[in-house]
Amino acid sequence: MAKNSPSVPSGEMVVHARRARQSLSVVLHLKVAKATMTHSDQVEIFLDALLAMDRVAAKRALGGPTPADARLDVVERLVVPSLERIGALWERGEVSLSQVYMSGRLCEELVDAILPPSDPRRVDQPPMAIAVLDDYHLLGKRMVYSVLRASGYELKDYGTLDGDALVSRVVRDGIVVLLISVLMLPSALHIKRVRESLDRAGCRPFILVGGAPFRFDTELWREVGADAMADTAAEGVAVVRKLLENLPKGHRA
Ligand code: B12
Repeated sequence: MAKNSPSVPSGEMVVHARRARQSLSVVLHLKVAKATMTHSDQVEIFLDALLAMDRVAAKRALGGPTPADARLDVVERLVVPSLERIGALWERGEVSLSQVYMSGRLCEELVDAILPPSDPRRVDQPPMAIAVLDDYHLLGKRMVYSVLRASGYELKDYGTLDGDALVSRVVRDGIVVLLISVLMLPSALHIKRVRESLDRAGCRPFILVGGAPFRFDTELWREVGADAMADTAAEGVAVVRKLLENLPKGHRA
């Protein structure tokens, strides 16, 4: 039988086989660890990376390449709860404002990189716009904008503006569906004035609102004169889709 025949392994082959077995066992071990990692473990790891301002670890915690249709889910499951936890820690004085700020910036960067691209198949729809009102918390608006575009909707992004600027742009652009994002209670209360000014201008867009104050107080959207609220970006798309299905033809662009 030849010296290095497969049935009689040489010393070198034995070492290779042992190394291969060891690395296979490491890979399997990692896979099992990943499979058994709970959702709260994942949030914990992402949260620690944010608070340590460790960009590389934060990116790794969000996972590798994700299929386009699952990316929003990753953001909703990891980014949103982690930032909420950071907000609560800040309220209790357990993290600094700079940590809140850097976590927000880091998330903006990571979320921008993974949100799904826009869908070229456009939907037949009336003019729509999204804005952040009197508030500099921009991440929620960015997610809603991106996920609507990924679902084939076209909408204007007004960025952050105050009530008067918002009203004049809505009137000028003949907006039929207006999405407003706010994260602070005083900003949420300003929506009431926006609605009143629009009424005075004879403009009655459908107003869909979202953001933390509406999740804390589930009746607030009615009090500020909105037509609907949604808890998440994905829910926002569902509300828009349903609204447009039921909209009389005359309202379409
Ligand atoms: C990151 C952060 C910041 C960052 C913002 C960075 C940035 N560029 O966005 C910085 C450091 C700048 C910041 C500043 C401040 N912040 Co701050 N911040 C946060 C924090 C921790 C996370 C916010 C966030 O980005 N969440 C992740 C995003 C994706 O979630 P989201 O916006 O809620 O969006 C989701 C849904 O709500 C929904 N959604 C959002 N908008 C819309 C709109 C529509 C139409 C739809 C359908 C859905 C929808 O979809 C999104 C995805 O599911 C929150 C804590 C919290 N509980 O929210 C505090 C928080 C919002 N901040 C707060 C405060 C007080 C401030 C400051 C006043 C602090 C200060 N003393 O200076 C300033 C004010 C800045 C300003 N004028 O706007 C308070 C607000 C309290 C209140 N009730 O009014 C919070 C709640 C913290 C707390 N617990 O006290 N903040």
